Amino acid sequence: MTLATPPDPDLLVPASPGPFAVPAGRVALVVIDMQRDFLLPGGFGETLGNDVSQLASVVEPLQRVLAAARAAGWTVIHTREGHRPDLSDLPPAKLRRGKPSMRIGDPGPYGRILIQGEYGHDIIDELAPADGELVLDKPGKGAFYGTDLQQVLESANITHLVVTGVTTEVCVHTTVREANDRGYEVLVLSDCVGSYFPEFQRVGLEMVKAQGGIFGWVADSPQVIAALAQLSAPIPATV
Ligand code: TIU
Repeated sequence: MTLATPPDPDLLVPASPGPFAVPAGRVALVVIDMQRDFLLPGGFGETLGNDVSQLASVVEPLQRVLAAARAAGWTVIHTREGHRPDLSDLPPAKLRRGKPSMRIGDPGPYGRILIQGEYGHDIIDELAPADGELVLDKPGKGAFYGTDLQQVLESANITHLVVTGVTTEVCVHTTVREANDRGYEVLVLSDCVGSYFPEFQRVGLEMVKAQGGIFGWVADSPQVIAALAQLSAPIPATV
């Protein structure tokens, strides 16, 4: 059996537990569930009893990473958690779970909660997808379950994912674990993922990179942006 040689890295991002090598053309930026229902007061996140202000700090760094990724020509994929208006893709167990003040499908201040086509289900204005970027609707927490994400990545020859979005220990973690089991190399950006719970944010990031990177790597957005800037910087003239 011969093992395929990994492609030459296009850029090396300083990360933990070691540098994350990003091969040219093989990487996608994945932005998980930056939806009004999770980030704005009155949405699904708040109905679950969460302090949604905890997620606000993610928006600005993510805007900068999105701009850098677009400038570098990376594939960008946005996801949205949600369900069909007739709830036919909503497992009763998910509908019943917890004691929210409103359930999925109930009318809320931004339309029916987590229902496709409603205002609250869509991505916040600050991170609106650009023309041509894939917006992937998913019924579960992970971006692979019940979607064609793997097919999309395979046909684009993508092997490396830079994962951002909310929430760190729920949809980000589930997606990272799904990706890891499918053989993808995953980098999580610590300041571009957010949790309603500071301790889950800290431990969630620790869990990704523990044991030599059991699920993947962790870096922050300035590290990725600096690596990309270096790549596009003119080569200094020699005298
Ligand atoms: N409740 C919570 O923390 N998260 C979710 O339900 N979905 C995502 O993380 N996107």
